[in-house]
Amino acid sequence: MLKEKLLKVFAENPNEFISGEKISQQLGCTRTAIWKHIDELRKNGYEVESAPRKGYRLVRKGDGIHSHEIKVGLQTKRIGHEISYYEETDSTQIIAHQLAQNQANEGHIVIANEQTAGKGRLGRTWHSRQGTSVSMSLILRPELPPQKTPQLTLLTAVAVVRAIHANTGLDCQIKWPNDVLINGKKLVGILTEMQADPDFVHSVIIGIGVNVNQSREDFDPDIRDIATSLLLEKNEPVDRAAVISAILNEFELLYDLYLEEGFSPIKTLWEAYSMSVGTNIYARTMKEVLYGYAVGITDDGVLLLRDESGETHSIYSADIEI
Ligand code: BT5
Repeated sequence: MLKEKLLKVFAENPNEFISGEKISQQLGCTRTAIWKHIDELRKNGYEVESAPRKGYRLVRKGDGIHSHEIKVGLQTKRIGHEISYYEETDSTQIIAHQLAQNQANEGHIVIANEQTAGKGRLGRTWHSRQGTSVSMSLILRPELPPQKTPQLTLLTAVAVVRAIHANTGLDCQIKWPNDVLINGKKLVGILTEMQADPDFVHSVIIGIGVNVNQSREDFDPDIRDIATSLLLEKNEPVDRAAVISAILNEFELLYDLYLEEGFSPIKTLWEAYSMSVGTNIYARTMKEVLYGYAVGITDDGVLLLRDESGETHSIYSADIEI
């Protein structure tokens, strides 16, 4: 809590010296406590300059994604206020499922600095290298019938695109249903899972993996040509904690809109960022490969594809090639 407040003071006074006295007044703690926390920040990679009579100045942030580092940029009312952080875990989805079963609140997130068995869809693997990516799972408890939950994948993709633009100025596109791409390469993967009865959703777990500071060599050879990172696109390192808080901020805005007004406004935004409607695509489903014109998505988030014979197919799950 004190660390979070201290980081907020630094964030509000960029590049300025702040006296120990002023910080201790703002935080309501002793100067010794401040000194101790600054020492800890330094150990976590922060560069903090201290000068007699002037106080402390934050020169460079560390690249941590601990709770206090995420909360500095968080502007939400409920999403992301409870954070479970892991230095290393198999998959944040697995932890989030356990927490959801144990009554975790809506908005609770699980974050890992490294995942050793990150999950994609349909049993596929998601690579998330130590210290370079964002791996998080968000627990939601919407009052929705199970068939509506794919809408939340689309909502999340919109939130991520908007957050990345706000944070880095980069423009991404969405490939139905769950990929966020830049210049045709995959930057973000989204995995939506749920705990539900046939007609009642207990919880939805939304997993978001973002490639942030990977170099080309950091990617495994099998994905090197299809994956990209914010570092590669922007040519400079990007603050992972800021990316996380930006995603959570955008997510809450859109989620509240969705709960109030339904999917329609989200659908309009999704279509504006989508690269997979209004064009010819291949859709590889579990049983066949379809080719045709992607007409749009339905209100349930189902992709409509009109094949060359004029027949329209409803696609619930597929990999898309354009
Ligand atoms: C996804 O699956 O894209 C969903 C990925 C969700 C990952 C998050 S991280 C936090 C949370 N915890 C988890 O364990 N998972 C979630 P899918 O559409 O099936 O895509 C998987 C495919 O993307 C793989 O088969 C690779 O081809 C490719 N891929 C794997 N890692 C990648 C990466 N880091 N960047 C780009 N592409 C990747």
